Amino acid sequence: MSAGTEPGRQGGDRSTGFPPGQAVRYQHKALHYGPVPTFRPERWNLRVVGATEDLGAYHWTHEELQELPRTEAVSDFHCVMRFSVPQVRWSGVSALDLVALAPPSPEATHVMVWGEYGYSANLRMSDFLAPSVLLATHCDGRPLTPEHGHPLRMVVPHLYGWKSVKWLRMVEYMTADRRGFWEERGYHNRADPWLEQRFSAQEEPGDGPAR
Ligand SMILES: Nc1nc2c(c(=O)[nH]1)N[C@H]1C(S)=C(S)[C@@H](COP(=O)(O)O)O[C@H]1N2
Ligand SMILES: [Mo]
Repeated sequence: MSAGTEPGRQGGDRSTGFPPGQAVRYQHKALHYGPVPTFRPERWNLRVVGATEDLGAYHWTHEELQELPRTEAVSDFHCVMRFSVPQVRWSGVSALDLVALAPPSPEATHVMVWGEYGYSANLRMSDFLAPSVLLATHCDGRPLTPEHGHPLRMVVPHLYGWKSVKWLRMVEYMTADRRGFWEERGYHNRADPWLEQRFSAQEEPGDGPAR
């Protein structure tokens, strides 16, 4: 299967192409490590912690999350397992809007994004603040299904899918880089699919903290 021979899902633009070593998959099948958590609205919150400007922590209940500004963005989704899902329409809160509500300290250079059960992924602040990065509540016009991260997930379309943390609960601003769940287990610290940054053995100085 190649990007050039299949009809675009939802009229996706095939002329843009896909990163090297990726096959197109039109069915967006869920993929993750471990069980799907049970959503308990009364206990759920989203937190921003770490190197904030005023050193305080922020939190939003599920109800309060619904009041935040909303953004929609269409992007291709690239999994390191060599498939890409074209033209996924996500909506939710943009990372830029979140950071405006919870300003980081000028020293914050990276973020750790935390899901339920301690899953995590690290990002450069500049990658977190890319305009297409969302804290998504909806996919293709419908609320996220449990398997795809309900009630909230990251979408970081310009990096491999493991950075798009499902069942998002916490964003930690960091003043130095630190490896997340897969980055500690042999995956690349930065994860740019256009550079095929799949494995930590490919890292060059500046790509990540010493291992
Ligand atoms: N909490 C959590 N988020 C996760 C994962 C996981 O194991 N746990 N897997 C990641 C990987 S490897 C991919 S490719 C995407 C898959 O998203 P999808 O199931 O919506 O396709 O979720 C990412 N987010
Ligand atoms: Mo993945």
